[in-house]
Amino acid sequence: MNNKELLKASSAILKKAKELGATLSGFASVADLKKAPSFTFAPQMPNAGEGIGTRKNDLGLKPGEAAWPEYAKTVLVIAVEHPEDKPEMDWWFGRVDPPGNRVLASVVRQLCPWITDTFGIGTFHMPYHVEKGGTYLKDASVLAGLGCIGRNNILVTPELGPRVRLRALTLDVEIPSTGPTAFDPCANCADLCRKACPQNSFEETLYLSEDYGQEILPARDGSFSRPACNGQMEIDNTVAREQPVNGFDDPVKVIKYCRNCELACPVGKN
Ligand code: B12
Ligand code: SF4
Ligand code: SF4
Repeated sequence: MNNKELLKASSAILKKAKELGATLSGFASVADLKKAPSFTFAPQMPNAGEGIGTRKNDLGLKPGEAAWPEYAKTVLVIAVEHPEDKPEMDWWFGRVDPPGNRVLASVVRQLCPWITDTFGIGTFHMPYHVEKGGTYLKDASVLAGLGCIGRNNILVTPELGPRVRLRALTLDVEIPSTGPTAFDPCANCADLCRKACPQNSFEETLYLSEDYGQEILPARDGSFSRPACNGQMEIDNTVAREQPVNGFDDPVKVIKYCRNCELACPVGKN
């Protein structure tokens, strides 16, 4: 495909993603992503590959290794809104994953064959879990111009703040990146996200640039404690109770994981 055809395909794909249910989407280069901070930090991170939601590592991938198909040149990142007034988008129902996650998976499942049929571009639906070959979705989103990593260590978008969930697919052609952007709402904020954390997960500096050989660290300044946050997830799991839920024959355990650091962020709340 020549440049003109690639740009035409790019805008048609973003339009189709929206039609299928994506709230935001954008392209990032696989070559750039392989050098992104999470990829260089993860191999050195204590507790990588442990904790809530981790799956069996049967591919033998080390932290920081993604199972990119060799032909993958571009990543398309999709974000779906998880608004505060629809908390159920984020809840687990027993072993059934959250409704918002199912929307994301459905968008990508439909988009992959559409891209191939329409433009002859090869696609690959990236798994969610990094230990199953997935990518670090926040870095991909920043490179694709969806927003920045806030002082809460998650993606903050201008439109919806951090209240989005992410998924990605790869394409076998080089589509120009749609990011990054200069957006940075944290400079003038009183750290509302950090103050809302029930586990004080941002209390101290755990990682220093000189020890890890990189300036960009978890929560920007190396203060995000994954074990502390994971501890809150364990509590959320323990306190969850079975209850009757529409669409389920029997009562089901409804797990509501902590979201304080995203719900406290004023960005995107009008
Ligand atoms: C693992 C994981 C967890 C686990 C960890 C336990 C375990 N199983 O290991 C824990 C419990 C910490 C967790 C918690 C949460 N998670 Co989580 N989690 C992930 C997962 C699967 C991988 C994250 C990872 O390993 N990152 C890599 C490590 C090395 O780094 P890191 O801590 O993220 O720090 C890096 C970034 O901050 C980056 N960075 C910082 N500044 C900058 C600047 C630039 C320019 C760039 C490019 C990068 C960058 O560099 C750092 C490394 O140096 C992702 C999904 C995915 N496939 O990406 C979701 C994901 C990050 N989680 C998500 C969410 C929402 C949460 C929670 C709010 C819980 C919830 N209710 O869902 C909390 C928030 C915690 C927080 N404040 O960070 C969302 C975030 C959405 C968003 N808006 O960004 C994701 C993307 C999943 C999704 N469904 O979309 N999570
Ligand atoms: S609450 Fe403030 S510091 Fe935290 S992510 Fe939002 S804008 Fe940034
Ligand atoms: S999800 Fe909850 S426990 Fe984890 S960092 Fe955010 S506010 Fe803290």
